[in-house]
Amino acid sequence: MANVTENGWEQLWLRYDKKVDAGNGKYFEAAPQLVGFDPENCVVRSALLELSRGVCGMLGMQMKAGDIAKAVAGADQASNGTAAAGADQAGNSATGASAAGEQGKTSGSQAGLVLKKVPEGTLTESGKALKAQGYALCENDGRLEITAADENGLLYGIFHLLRVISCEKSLSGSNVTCNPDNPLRMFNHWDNMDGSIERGYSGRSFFFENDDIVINERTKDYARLMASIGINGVVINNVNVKQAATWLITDRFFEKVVQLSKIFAEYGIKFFLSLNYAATIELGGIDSADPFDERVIAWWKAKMQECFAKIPNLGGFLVKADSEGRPGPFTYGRTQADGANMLADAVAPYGGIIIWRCFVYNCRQDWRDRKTDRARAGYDNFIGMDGDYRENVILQIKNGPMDFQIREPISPLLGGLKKTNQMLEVQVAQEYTGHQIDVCYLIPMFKEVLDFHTYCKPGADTVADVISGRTMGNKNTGIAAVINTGNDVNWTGNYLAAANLYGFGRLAFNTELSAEEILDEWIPMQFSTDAEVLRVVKGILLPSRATYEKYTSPLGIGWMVTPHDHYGCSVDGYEYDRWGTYHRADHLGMGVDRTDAGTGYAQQYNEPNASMYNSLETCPEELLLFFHHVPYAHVLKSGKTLIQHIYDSHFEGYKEAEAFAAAWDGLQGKVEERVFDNVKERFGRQLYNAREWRDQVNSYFYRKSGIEDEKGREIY
Ligand code: GCW
Repeated sequence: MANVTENGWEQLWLRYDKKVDAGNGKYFEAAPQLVGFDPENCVVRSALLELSRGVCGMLGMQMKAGDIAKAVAGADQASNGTAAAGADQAGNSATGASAAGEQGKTSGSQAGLVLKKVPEGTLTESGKALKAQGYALCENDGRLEITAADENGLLYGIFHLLRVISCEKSLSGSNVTCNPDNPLRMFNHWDNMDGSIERGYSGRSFFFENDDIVINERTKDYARLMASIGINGVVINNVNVKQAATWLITDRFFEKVVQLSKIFAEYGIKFFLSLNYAATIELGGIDSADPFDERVIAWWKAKMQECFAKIPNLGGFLVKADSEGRPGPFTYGRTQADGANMLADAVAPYGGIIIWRCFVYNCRQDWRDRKTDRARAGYDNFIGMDGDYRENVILQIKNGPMDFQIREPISPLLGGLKKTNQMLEVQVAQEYTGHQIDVCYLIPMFKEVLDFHTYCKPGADTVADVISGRTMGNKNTGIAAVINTGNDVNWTGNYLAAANLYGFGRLAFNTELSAEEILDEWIPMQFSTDAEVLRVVKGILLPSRATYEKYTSPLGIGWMVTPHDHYGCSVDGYEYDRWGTYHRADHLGMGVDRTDAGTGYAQQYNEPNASMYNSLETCPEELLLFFHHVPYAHVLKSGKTLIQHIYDSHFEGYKEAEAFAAAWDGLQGKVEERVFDNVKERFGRQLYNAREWRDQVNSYFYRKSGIEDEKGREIY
């Protein structure tokens, strides 16, 4: 399978190029048997076609639609002895599946592949109960069986099987049960209808252009990519809903919205839209968006009835309100819960959900006031209404209290809220982490977030516990990523940034996976099974987040980015702090006192986290400057002073980035030329960027502190 389709975009990890058989071909000589699944179901069809496409590309075996039809017919015959529809009758449909589709029975020990539907809760061969959207893959003596309780599970089981083949591993002896850890596993697109993407670094939107919706083969390939990593929800438009986007919930766009929603439905992906909270004003001609105004309530009820009637597969809406200029209930003296619940009541009759973002803060606050603290805002604005939200409201919470920095403490809302549905929001788009120019594999950061102990409930208190539903026993919960894709040929700008796209999906489905295990799948599937490629690419990606942190932002201080663009160094530049004071740097020291003697942010955590952060002695050193104002002469656990740590880490970070670039050069000829050239060119820019960060940060703090570098390096 050519990696770049004739249409001109990559297949990424679904490239299905020729692979070593590893004994897997034998499962596909006989036609697969479909038992219990309806072959006419659109997700089943997608699964069978994907199987056929993968086996054909990787093993060179023609599982033509007819074979699959035969399989389905065979299953019918096995189950009710009727003469099943001949393959040729059904062979020409999309999957060649017969019309019957009744409950079939697998015939004994026939070798080959069996795809079987079983009731949710069925105990699998590995002794686990099968959950919704989960699957089991089990191989005995040449008989490979995928069992699932629903069509999504079947689809994910097929993609699991194809991953094994793509990694040239043997399916023999397989015995796994994979239940998704998170009920909702979503991509959030900050795509604008003019075709631009807010914080997009991979070209333009492939959903929108010229204030209209774009639908083509690429849309379907995107749905395949999402389903292949277990994503089951997508929000197609920017949370900053402006101009034409407000009209996505009107006849002006319904026809294409429905087409788009159906494509995602074929891959088991629920469709969501970001909505404009002030739509009653812009669309309804009402002079209010007050959630208590009867006219507003009636308008949304009617609008949601229309949307759910017209858009099949509609899951609900994502809302950014009262934030960075967006309208919201605060405008009318109402609470965030008032706003969310009004919309929730409007979508409840259709099983809809409202995902309400907690990114609510005053971007015009005066940072010079030592007591005001943007980090406090999320918690202060939402904790008081814990338990006041409807069951079909989910609060979507960024991993940190600020804004997707290379390192932040975990939001105290996660696990702070005890009676409210919560979702985690992370950013795969590299807004503050290198714009997909600099390599920065984010999965290690996401693992830190998921493994963080919130102390909300003994034995089930990690962020992973909370968003999986294990802590509260709720089902409206999960994880979302602001995603990094665009219409670049390679979807993610830098080929290596696809590791974050793939890794987020795999981690959302299985939070136990390690950052390395994910790469052990992704590298062979996207690049090559060559051991040297695996070693070098892992050697670059695994440490790359720490490296990016070293040459940009010491000990959790964050920011120092160019205003508005957020790429490149500007120590005092962050646009919402016009005075360059958020780092509180002066001639004696730096960092923000967020203890109870300062802004009091540390007290927002459950104990013992609050006391841990509050104390200079126990505060984790990687967050020292986030929680404390520290003298430059402060001696760290490493024995270095703070200022020397800043100098050393910035020189180290740059050297590490240089080493990545040199390692990549060694792969010339081992990866496709366009891949090699793309990544090499970006390493060139990354090194320039890293050098700028190193020299600007070191010079700034040398001049601020007047303290010489112990190693006498050139710092001006
Ligand atoms: O990260 C910041 C970005 C904005 C973004 C906002 C948000 C979509 O700078 O571009 O707006 O947060 O998360 O809503």
